[in-house]
Amino acid sequence: MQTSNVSLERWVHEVAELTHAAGVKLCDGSDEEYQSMVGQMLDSGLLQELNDNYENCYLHRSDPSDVARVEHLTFVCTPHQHEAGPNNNWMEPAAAREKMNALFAGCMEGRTMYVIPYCMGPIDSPYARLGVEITDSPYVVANMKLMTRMGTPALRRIEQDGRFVRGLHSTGDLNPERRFIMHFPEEMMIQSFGSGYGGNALLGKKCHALRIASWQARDEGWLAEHMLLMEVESPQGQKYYLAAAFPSACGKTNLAMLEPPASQSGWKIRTLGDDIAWLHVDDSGQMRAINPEAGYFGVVPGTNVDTNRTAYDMIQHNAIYTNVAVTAENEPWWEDKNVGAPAIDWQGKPYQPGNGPAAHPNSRFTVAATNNPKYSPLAEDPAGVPITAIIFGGRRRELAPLVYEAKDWNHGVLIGASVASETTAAATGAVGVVRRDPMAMKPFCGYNFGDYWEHWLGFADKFDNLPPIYHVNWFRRDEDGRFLWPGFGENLRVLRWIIERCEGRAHAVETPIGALPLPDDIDTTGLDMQPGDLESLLAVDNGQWLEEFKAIEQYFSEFGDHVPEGLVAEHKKVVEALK
Ligand code: OXD
Ligand code: MN
Repeated sequence: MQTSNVSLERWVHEVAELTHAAGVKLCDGSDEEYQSMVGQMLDSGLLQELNDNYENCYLHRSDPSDVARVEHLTFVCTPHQHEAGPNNNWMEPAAAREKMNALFAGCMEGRTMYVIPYCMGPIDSPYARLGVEITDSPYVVANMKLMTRMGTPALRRIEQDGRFVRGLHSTGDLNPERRFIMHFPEEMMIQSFGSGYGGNALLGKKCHALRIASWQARDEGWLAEHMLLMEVESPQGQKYYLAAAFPSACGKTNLAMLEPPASQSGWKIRTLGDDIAWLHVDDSGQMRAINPEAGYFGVVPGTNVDTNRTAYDMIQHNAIYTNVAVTAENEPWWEDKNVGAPAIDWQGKPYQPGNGPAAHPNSRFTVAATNNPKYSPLAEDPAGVPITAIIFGGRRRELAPLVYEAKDWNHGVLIGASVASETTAAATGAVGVVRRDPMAMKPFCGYNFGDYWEHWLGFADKFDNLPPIYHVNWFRRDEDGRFLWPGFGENLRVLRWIIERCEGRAHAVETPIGALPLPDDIDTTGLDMQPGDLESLLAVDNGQWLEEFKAIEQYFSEFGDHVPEGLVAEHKKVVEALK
């Protein structure tokens, strides 16, 4: 191992001794290295080639018991349980270390240990943070190459800065009984054993850029959030930057790559990020954001030319597919692709409709952000982009209107803290159950939510010109289950109202839950909507909301005296107004 960082060198040595790795390879992040990882995985059967129409695309089938994030096996290990809070599974750090040491002991016998230095954020950004992942999985190395800035430049910056997050990962024997994803935020350390899948194994993403980073962000005065970042350019050439938090598999990637429909000609969208944003307030008081990632690990099913043309095209070359089906022509296939037919399902078995979906509902693509023709060059700007507005949202068939605006920052924090959404296949467990998912961070906040809300509220004491906050819901349905809003590209109509509000031009009516447009304030020309749909989408029923606020109060009470007084006061104000 060639590095001038002594503590990195020592740690690599210790891990090699503990795991009995057969060899150590320091990754340089080069294209040659990526190709050699791919070649090795093709030889061993970990990857499979796809039809030449999909140039440099490969299929990986994960173990059928290892297909999603495992929230019940994910822990935050702090000296006191209240620091992790009821939103996290907790384990005492010494006990967790002992458990993990036992699992890692000898686990890389006969395997190569890869050392991946990486940088989350543009390599020369003061907002970027560093990490090193040690793993025995070549699949992880290849995915990290596509999704992060990894290799020699990151190592050089680690050698300059000194501080980095240590992530240790082994796929182990993939036994779910021996699977744990442990976070030690005080030590800036992650240990993950027994899974080779996505957020469990690619430690730069959820483990570092959200769980550890949210902790670090509280200490350092910034925010690490589960948010997409997009640029919206008006026909007049004015540019706006939106940061939007939605739970997993609720359309962040689609929104970040939105294709303006013909009716919205002249508008342009560029993607900065589709999953994570780090928000800082600069010296002039402007909130700015960077995307710490450099690639996408997106949900495949549902991607087609109508829902996300950009992603559909972007994954036809230089992509890794995980757990999709294949056609008789060996092209990747997934539900709602709308082209071709499955021959082999995601488990590698001949496709039979009775066996469930052909592609796993949480099947994924991995591509570098540079595959995206809409990728904004500003995503590489070390200073990030100035945020125009923050948006929260969830997947709710009832209650939450199409869009509403917070009265001020603190009310916006209440709106974020109250987000609820139907669960999706992104995590193991039941799908379609409404659960509280504050700021879309339920699986990702590395400390007590009560303290996290306090941290959010604290911004209003420190800064004057914070961006306005909105809530949207694209997923409302009528009694027959029909979606009331067309969604996808048409969501630009709602973003336009938000932007016009930020500019002080659009109309709104005040209600107890926030300011809403009247039906006439949203442009619906040319949309195939039924009479009354928009009215339903923008209705606020005080009685139903009082019930909702009872549920929110009940939820907050789980956090005991960690719930900030400011949040309780905001809640009370809305309840009084609803009465
Ligand atoms: C993701 C997730 O993979 O949120 O982004 O699950
Ligand atoms: Mn996500």
